[in-house]
Amino acid sequence: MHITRRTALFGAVALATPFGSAFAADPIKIRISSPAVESDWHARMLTVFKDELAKTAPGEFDIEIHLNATLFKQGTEPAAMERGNLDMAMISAQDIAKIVPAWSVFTAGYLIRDTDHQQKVFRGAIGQEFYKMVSEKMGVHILDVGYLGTRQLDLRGTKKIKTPADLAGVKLRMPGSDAWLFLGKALGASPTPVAFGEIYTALQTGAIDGQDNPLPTDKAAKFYEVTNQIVLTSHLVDAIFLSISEKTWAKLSDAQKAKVQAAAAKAVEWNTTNRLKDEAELVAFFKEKGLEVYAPDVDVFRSTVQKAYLASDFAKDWPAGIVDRVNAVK
Ligand code: KDO
Repeated sequence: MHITRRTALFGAVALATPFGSAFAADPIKIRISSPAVESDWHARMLTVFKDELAKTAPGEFDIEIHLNATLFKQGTEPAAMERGNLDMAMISAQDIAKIVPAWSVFTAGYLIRDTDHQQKVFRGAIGQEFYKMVSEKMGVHILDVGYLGTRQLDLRGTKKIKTPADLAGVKLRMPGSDAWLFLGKALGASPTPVAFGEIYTALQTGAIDGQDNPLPTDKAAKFYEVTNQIVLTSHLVDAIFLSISEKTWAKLSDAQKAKVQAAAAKAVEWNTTNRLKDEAELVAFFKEKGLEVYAPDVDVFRSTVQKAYLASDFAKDWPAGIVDRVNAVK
């Protein structure tokens, strides 16, 4: 064939198109930040998310997982996602409530009954309404709800705790936000703000008398090494919301969005299954480590905490009828 300038150019375009679109596109970088420790289930579920995307969308994403709050401090992730400085995080209702006060309803102790209730509330109509607020007011798209576990008290000392009155004067570490601190107060304790990464040392030195977290986290972060008892108050069926910055979300094609959404569902499912199994087995583990593990008068804790929330300033920001609607989800 006689090669003219025109055929040469045509050849170049014909070659450039398939290679340019299908092979040369840079993978989309997704940086995820969390304060979680490496062996905890919600930290590990991020690898499940990454591995799933490597299978369903090979070469399309470059997922970077940053644990132990090395990239962003605990609680600063939502603002970083809003600005587009961070792509993904697992955020709490307490983080969200700082910006969207209606969300404080989900920081209330003894509202969500169990994992099944949590999933039905957030994957149903209530979740849709509340996720929309987060998208509109925070520039964050919630992919799915994850079960962080049921929070229990983990204390130094041997004083038996039966009711909230027994917690008077106990310096209970809580994460540093109003909603968290209120939970500590509602339980009857003196709440003290400490970042997750500093709990171990604060317990060790006696700067705090205790902390609350789900049992799998107490194990993963080794809090049992520096505490003497676990009181099974089950005061908060806690959630983390696997989320992506709206700025990052907007960069994805519809097909990529579907793959990210499916990978998120797979990851949270994996987390929930493992965490529930662990929670059922861990009492024996802590007893073996020499801790006292016992149930207090949970009915008294429940009624005291529920009353405190209903009478709180937080409740003024709750949409009318929301508590009844949440309770009605079966
Ligand atoms: C904590 O600081 O106690 C907490 O459990 C709060 C959660 O919202 C979440 O931030 C969690 O820490 C971290 O992921 C560390 O496990």
